[in-house]
Amino acid sequence: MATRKAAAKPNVSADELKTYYREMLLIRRFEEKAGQLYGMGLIGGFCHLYIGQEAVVVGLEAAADEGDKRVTSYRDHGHMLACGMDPKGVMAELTGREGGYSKGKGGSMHMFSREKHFYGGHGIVAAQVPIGAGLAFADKYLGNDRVTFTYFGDGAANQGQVYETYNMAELWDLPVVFVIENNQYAMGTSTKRSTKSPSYWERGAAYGIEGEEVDGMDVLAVKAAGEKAVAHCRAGKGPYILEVKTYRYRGHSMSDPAKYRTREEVQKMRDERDPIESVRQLLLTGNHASEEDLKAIDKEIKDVINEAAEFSKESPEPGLDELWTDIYAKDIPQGEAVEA
Ligand SMILES: Cc1ncc(C[n+]2csc(CCOP(=O)(O)OP(=O)(O)O)c2C)c(N)n1
Ligand SMILES: [Mg+2]
Repeated sequence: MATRKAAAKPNVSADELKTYYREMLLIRRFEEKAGQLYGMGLIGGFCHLYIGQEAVVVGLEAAADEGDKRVTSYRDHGHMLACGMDPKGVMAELTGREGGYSKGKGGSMHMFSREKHFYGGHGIVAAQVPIGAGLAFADKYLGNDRVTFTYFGDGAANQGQVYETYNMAELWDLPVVFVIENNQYAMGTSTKRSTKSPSYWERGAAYGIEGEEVDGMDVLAVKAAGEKAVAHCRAGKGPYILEVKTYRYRGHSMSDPAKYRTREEVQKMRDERDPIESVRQLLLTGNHASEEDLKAIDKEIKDVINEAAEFSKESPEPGLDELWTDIYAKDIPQGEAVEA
């Protein structure tokens, strides 16, 4: 039933390593810029940064194929960028502008892209978990071989609806990868204070779901585990659970007093486990890239982010008439199978 050890690291080419480096750096620099714009008052409301967790989405997207779906919580900017959504559209949504993915009406937690099969962005803890199973149900019903990645946190993992979903997903062999992003905290509550279970993935055994724990600071380990999970789902064997051990460097949201952990704890993670730095070291020590090559990548990313920030300031605020649009769904399919 349950498998304990994460898959061995795969061989990886220099080009692949550079791609992961670039993709993780894009998320980090985007989030740093979002933090700055928030500080300047250009972003309002809730804003949850993903800094430190980049290897999770980049590794899993490397295991995904065209047409696979993803759904996540409010800590969602990294997921959007990793699946190829435009940084300009994401940043402009954060600043509440017309050029944003929800025309400036959704903000940080409420963005979607049908084109990239990204189904949000959900502010209610664990609400996306049954939605993820529903997306997978649709694919099973349509008879295609797509897989849905359903991301949620360690805090969400204690919610009842997760286990109702597990039961149905296994019963119906739904092609869904449940990704528990265990970053050790749910707001200010450490996992040690919220559960006595030694691990979250093992809870799947109660429903007959296989899974494993993965080092979420290692993009190659995440990719390898993701490939295994995806192969399981595509083979029609039902859901799979990945508990990805990760860490967020910033506060829960922009208004976090951070009294629940020490600065030293955060610094130690940054110094010893940083997912971007470790790929950087692999590139340098393996002679796959020189310091100059990496500087050029850094510059390229910086330009993309600056351009996104400029766009997010220049794009106008939505007009008042937008108050009355996008409220009700149009063209609801009536009883026939449609391509989702
Ligand atoms: C149903 C519900 N309860 C409480 C909250 C308030 N809340 C927002 S985030 C959060 C913590 C969730 O932590 P976790 O699932 O570990 O995700 P992380 O923030 O670490 O990514 C809580 C309690 C909420 N949004 N929804
Ligand atoms: Mg958490």
